[in-house]
Amino acid sequence: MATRPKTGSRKTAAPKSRSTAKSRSSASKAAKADPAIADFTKDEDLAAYREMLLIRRFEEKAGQMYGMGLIGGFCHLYIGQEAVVVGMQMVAKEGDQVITGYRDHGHMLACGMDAKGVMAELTGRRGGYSKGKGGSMHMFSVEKGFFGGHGIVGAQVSLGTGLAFANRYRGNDNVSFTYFGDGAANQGQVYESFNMARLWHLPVVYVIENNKYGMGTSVNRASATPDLHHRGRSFDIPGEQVDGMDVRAVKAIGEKAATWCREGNGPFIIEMMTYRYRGHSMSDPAKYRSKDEVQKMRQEHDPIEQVKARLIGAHKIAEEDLKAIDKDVRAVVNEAAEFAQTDPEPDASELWTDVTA
Ligand SMILES: Cc1ncc(C[n+]2csc(CCOP(=O)(O)OP(=O)(O)O)c2C)c(N)n1
Ligand SMILES: [Mg+2]
Repeated sequence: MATRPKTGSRKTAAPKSRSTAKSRSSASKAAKADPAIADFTKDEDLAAYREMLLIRRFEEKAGQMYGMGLIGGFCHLYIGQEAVVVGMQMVAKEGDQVITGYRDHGHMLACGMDAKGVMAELTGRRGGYSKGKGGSMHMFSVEKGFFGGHGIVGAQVSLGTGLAFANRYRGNDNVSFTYFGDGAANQGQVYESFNMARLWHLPVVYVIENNKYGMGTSVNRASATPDLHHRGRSFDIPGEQVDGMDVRAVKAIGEKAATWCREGNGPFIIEMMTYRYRGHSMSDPAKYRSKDEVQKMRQEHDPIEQVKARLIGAHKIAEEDLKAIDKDVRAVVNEAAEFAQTDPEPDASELWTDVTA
């Protein structure tokens, strides 16, 4: 198994030598030790509940505002998938990076970006993260370790691999958490990235959010091999599939994958089995699946309801206390929505600034 260079010891990006027969067995080694899914403490469940609820309420509000014509352009909601990014962020540390596609509002909030700045970007206002000129798919915060927000399916996989390369080059032990969808998993650059990441043992956790559907079809119809956690096999990259609707399972595998990468063994692939309740984007009537299927997921696997049940049952939290959390979260979202409607639009003089293409 290859080890990472010590801090500051690496002047060039030249990788460790190519895989040896010994290191080639890393996929099977990593796959063996299945982490037991530990119960959350009361504080962990409370934190996960609040964070997931913030994303849910934010997205519900964004959906409403889109319907009212206050948000233009593309808008892809993360409702149903909240446990994935919230569980993963529970294992992130200062200096780690997050990068994803266009279904990105949840990732930004989980990274600690301000709800006001995100909502104001959706409405194209000055106080938005891209000064109102980027919209839903194009927001960044280097300060919070969030590197976008990308509309080209799969593009973030190469960029996220590059972020991991930078970590390796700098000799730190940070990890790049690179998210992409089941549809994106069929893009060519994903595999070029896998090859380089494994060749150089880059600290990147590839998080495949398998919500069962791409833009207009299901993973089973579009993918020759739908077990996406096996997609790294040709490169000897370990991969595991977990229940992405259970925030505890997400955190457990996230811990294992991040440690694997921090210790110089990267990359690692996690296939999160998740589900989006809304259409692909606001204009998708979602005719490729039945209403019953959506209803069943909501009723039986909702990530927030699972935590709520534990808070009330195992942790003996009163329902009123949970209502108070919801009230707090709604206040944050309402304030963001208010700001997003009152903050001015960018000045006309901004038309040519920050334009690089
Ligand atoms: C290179 C490229 N091809 C096609 C598209 C159009 N497109 C946007 S999203 C999408 C589906 C992606 O599905 P998935 O990766 O499963 O992500 P999800 O929307 O389910 O989160 C497609 C084909 C695009 N934006 N970029
Ligand atoms: Mg998908």
